[in-house]
Amino acid sequence: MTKIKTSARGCFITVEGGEGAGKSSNLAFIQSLLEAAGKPVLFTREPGGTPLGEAIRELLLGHKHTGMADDTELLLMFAARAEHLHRKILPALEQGKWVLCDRFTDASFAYQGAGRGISAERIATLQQFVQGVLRPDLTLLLDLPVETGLERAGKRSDPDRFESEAHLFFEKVRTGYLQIAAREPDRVRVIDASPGLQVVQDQIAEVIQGYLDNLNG
Ligand code: Z5A
Repeated sequence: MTKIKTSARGCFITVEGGEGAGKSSNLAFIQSLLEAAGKPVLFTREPGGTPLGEAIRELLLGHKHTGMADDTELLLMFAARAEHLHRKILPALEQGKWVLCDRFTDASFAYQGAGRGISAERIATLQQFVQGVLRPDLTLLLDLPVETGLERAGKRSDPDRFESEAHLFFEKVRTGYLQIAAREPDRVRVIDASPGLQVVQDQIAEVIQGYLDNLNG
């Protein structure tokens, strides 16, 4: 089991959201807010973040294995996560770095759980196995109506295996994310991602500032 939380460890911040929610558009902004506050930031992503994890990402997102079993998809997510934790996230946190991660285990509960229908209990078993007690300290959930997200994402070419899913799948994913946020309001802060970028970033800045103030206070 994974060992964690020493007092000197850095904070673990994750960013989540459905299709076209604007994670990529806002991650550099979040990093700049943290760095402006003097925090050494390591940016990374899931699935991926390590050479092996990126290879697993290709298997998961590419179209070569369309139709893979839901359990296979879940186990590959957690295999990539185990590698990511041991090779990158945990060492960085232990060195006092702040880890900013584009998606983490909430995505498994939202996509493989709510989206594909795998029970939360089974996912929680893997979460415990792979992560032990480690959970993100703060999660920003960029939320917007599925229609809006798909319209934004649709402007890009070549949808990946997840982006090729039907509308109903993304409705379930959105509901799954919002249920997590409702259960854990202190950790998961919902950002309304539907307005223009400036308004979205104003909300993000307020949450990050509040988090930093709380740590210092
Ligand atoms: N997945 C999973 O199933 N289980 C797991 O455990 C994990 C992941 C960890 C890869 O994720 C897939 O893996 C993902 C879930 C699954 N599948 N999906 N879908 P990813 O994060 O790499 O892929 P993504 O969700 O497609 O993220 P993305 O491609 O980076 O999109 P985004 O970051 O959310 O959006 P964006 O690229 O920043 O913005 C989309 C467009 O909207 C773009 O043209 C922007 O300029 C525009 N945009 C952004 N914000 C705005 C605002 N505010 N107004 C107007 N236009 C905007």
